[in-house]
Amino acid sequence: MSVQAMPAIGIKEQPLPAALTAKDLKTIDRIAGINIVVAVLALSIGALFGVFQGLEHAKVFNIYPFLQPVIKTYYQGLTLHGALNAVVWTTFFICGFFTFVFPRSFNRPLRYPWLSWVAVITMIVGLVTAAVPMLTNNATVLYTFYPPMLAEWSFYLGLTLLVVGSWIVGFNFYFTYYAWRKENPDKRAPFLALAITITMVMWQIATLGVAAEILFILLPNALAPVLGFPAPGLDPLLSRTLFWWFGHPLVYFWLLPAYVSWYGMMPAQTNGKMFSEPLARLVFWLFLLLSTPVGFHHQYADPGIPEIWKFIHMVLTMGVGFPSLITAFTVVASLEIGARARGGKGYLRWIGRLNWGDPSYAGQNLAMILFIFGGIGGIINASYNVNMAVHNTMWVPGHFHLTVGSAVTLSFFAIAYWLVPKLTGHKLFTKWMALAQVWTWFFGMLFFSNAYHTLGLLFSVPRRTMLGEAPYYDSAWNPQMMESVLGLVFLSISATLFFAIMLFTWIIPRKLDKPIEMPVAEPLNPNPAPKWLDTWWPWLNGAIALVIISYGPMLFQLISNMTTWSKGIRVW
Ligand code: HAS
Ligand code: CU
Repeated sequence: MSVQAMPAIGIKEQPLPAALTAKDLKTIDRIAGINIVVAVLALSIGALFGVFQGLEHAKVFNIYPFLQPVIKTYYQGLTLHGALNAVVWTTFFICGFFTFVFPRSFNRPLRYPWLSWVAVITMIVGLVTAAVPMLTNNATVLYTFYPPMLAEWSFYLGLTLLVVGSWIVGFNFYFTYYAWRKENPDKRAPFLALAITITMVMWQIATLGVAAEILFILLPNALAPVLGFPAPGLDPLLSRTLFWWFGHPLVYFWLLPAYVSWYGMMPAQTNGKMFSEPLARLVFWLFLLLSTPVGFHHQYADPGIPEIWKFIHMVLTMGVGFPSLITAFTVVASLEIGARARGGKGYLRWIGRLNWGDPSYAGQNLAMILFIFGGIGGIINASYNVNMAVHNTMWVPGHFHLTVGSAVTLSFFAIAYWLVPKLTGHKLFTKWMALAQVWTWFFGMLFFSNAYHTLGLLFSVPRRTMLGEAPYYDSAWNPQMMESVLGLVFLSISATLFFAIMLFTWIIPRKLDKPIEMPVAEPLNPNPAPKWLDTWWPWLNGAIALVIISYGPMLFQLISNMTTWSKGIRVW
């Protein structure tokens, strides 16, 4: 039936969806490519500092005296490590990956392509603005920048611009989503586009906390002396509370892009199908609902917050573990469908038939396996009383190297193994190197994290500390320290391989054997998901309500009793 004939039978005429043209794709891919380049460059420096730290901890080699003219202290190196890896590598990779996938999922151009340019430029200006004080040792405040430590004002301004840039990425998605929805009132939003939009909205709610901390507390204190005013002073507890409003959902801003791939793409890389598309949507909605109202699980040891609030946040944290448990079962089911389609048999033997020969698939599957341990560690951290045994110990870096350092980073490596060939039009350099890269990362993180978890649990070895110089360094730690160095050896090889693969894929123009298609997993059940899993208002309102309930009273109390006796200090 022709489109013209439709009104005659009472169906409202719909404008045809604006399909993506080659020109649109070129713009999108260029922006995505710039993001990925910045991400990889940041990681190359950030990862190097990781190796320096690990070697220092284990008393193998302290490089810092030799870096003196450039890098003044261990803590400056630690700040660079945390900020470049956890903030810059992740944020740029995510924005690049999402910019690539989102318009393709809707099969329509971004509503305002220029806005994506504004976004990436703002992010890069922010990065440079924050990098200068970090590199000149004027912002050695670690990636959590806890007050009363106070960095130079440009550090906070740079971070603000970086976050604002990432917001703009999200705004462009919302405008595009809205335009699509107006044209398609009754269709379900495609899973990938929906999951990406939910992630960006969650990020927007999350960053309100840190925006308030920076704009009302840190920037005024850092700027006042520069402008010739007395600094207004600050309240560390209030600042930390605003930080962790942001700090926990930040980890889901890293994780959910990996979930986007695990749910919506990875099954297609092993002939699988999405076991349950509705359940995948539910998982993302639950993350929107529950990611933010849990921040006090980072502040169990902080005085001044009544236990009842810590308890409430603990219960909600157990709630936000739930969508990851659903993920563990449903994504594995999606993969199993693929393995069986590839001839896999038996209760477990099918695992061997997964697409292990493809580094892009294998990397993500290995990331998932490490996340089992990272996730269990998270639940342990979240248990109020057990947290007391591990808080501020090496256990915590053990935990986050399995999560952001493995589940997320290893997934991003693996995604890059189809995305970068797609963006450059060049064949991956090479499949075997990439396979070696993902396996060495897997074993590296396994040894490294196992060692750090044990050091924290058995010996309460403190985190965020220049251990090699500590007078209390105990030779009983040696076995685990050596295990961590073994991990570092694997990780160093792996990181070097990754940069080599990225560089050579980019610069060596080996023609692709066949064009690369973005992997998109089909749902097993073709019926559309129920409408309530495609409806924003209950989830969004619920998320806002939960934030107000879980933070409102405590913030009200903290702000009414605010004491600004503390001055920003420079401890480095
Ligand atoms: Fe965490 C501290 C609790 C997840 C990152 N976390 C941190 C810090 C970071 C971080 C960076 O409650 C340090 C912050 C700082 O500097 O102080 N975390 C949790 C909980 C979860 C959790 C409950 N964390 C993450 C993720 C991160 C991350 C994800 C980064 C991406 N975390 C905490 C707490 C602290 C903390 C406390 C404070 C500690 C302290 O005292 O300071 C949950 O989201 C975890 C749920 C996950 C699961 C696992 C599901 C498994 C899946 C894989 C399945 C794979 C299979 C294999 C079955 C329940 C989905 C298939 C294989 C085949 C072969 C087919
Ligand atoms: Cu957390």
